[in-house]
Amino acid sequence: MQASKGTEGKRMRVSKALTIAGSDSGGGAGIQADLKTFQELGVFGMSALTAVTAQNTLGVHGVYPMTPEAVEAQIEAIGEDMGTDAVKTGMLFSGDIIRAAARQIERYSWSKVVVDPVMIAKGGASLLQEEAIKALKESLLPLAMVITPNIPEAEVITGMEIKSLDDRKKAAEILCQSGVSYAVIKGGHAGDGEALVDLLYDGQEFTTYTSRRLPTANTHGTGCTFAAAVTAELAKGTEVKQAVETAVQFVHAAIEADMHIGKGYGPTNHWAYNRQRKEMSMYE
Ligand code: PXL
Repeated sequence: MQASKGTEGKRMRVSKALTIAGSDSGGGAGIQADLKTFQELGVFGMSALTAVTAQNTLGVHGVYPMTPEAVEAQIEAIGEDMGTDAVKTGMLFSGDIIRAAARQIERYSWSKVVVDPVMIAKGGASLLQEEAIKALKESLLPLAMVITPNIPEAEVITGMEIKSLDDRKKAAEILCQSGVSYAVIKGGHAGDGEALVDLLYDGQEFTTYTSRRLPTANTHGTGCTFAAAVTAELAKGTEVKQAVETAVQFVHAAIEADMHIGKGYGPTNHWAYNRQRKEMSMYE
């Protein structure tokens, strides 16, 4: 029996995405979340590690950064051989690592670049040194297609206080003036009550995505997962507005089907989006 009948001689069409980020030993955030998300959205995932965290759902117990040379060498290995359709950056830790990543992104002219400006873990551990904010703004943001801060991260980058949706719109405008093409300011940290509103600005118009706020503490890694879903969709050729819509739905499903793993802030369920869609397809 021939298992491959029908596909013989045909080459599978594959979209690729690279994550430049830290490792979360607990598996819920960082490159683990990114690679799981890429896989679920049908994209071949690759990674360049910036740091290893010793971490579980209770918190970050240690941070072990890579050298900037090691980060550059990993990206170069991918750039020289496989290439990528889209890139995501997550935890970058230091100004030197940011500049190293930016140099390589520029060298290979990668344009679909999603920057998730990770700063602080849920328990309060710092994942980005203070001196690195300047490097982020000067070296990385001009190369970014999409930036996906939460409200506290948007406040640090723009230097303005964000209390309302109007403030968020103003912050998104500032972000787009800094060289980014699209700014998504996520609503998870807003006190909006029942509704959760994510905001996209493309330099001209605003789009809002409203979902139901879910009552759970198991939201570890939602930021990484969101940006990874945007990256995967961009890698496949999806337009930004639709990529953000898919990311909103992917994260909502992942939180809704939380697995209660660990004793603290648990990870989300990266299978949930596809499982939900499969189930829905069985109904008329
Ligand atoms: O969610 C931000 C984040 C990113 N990257 C790594 C992390 C975390 C949060 O804990 O551990 C490696």
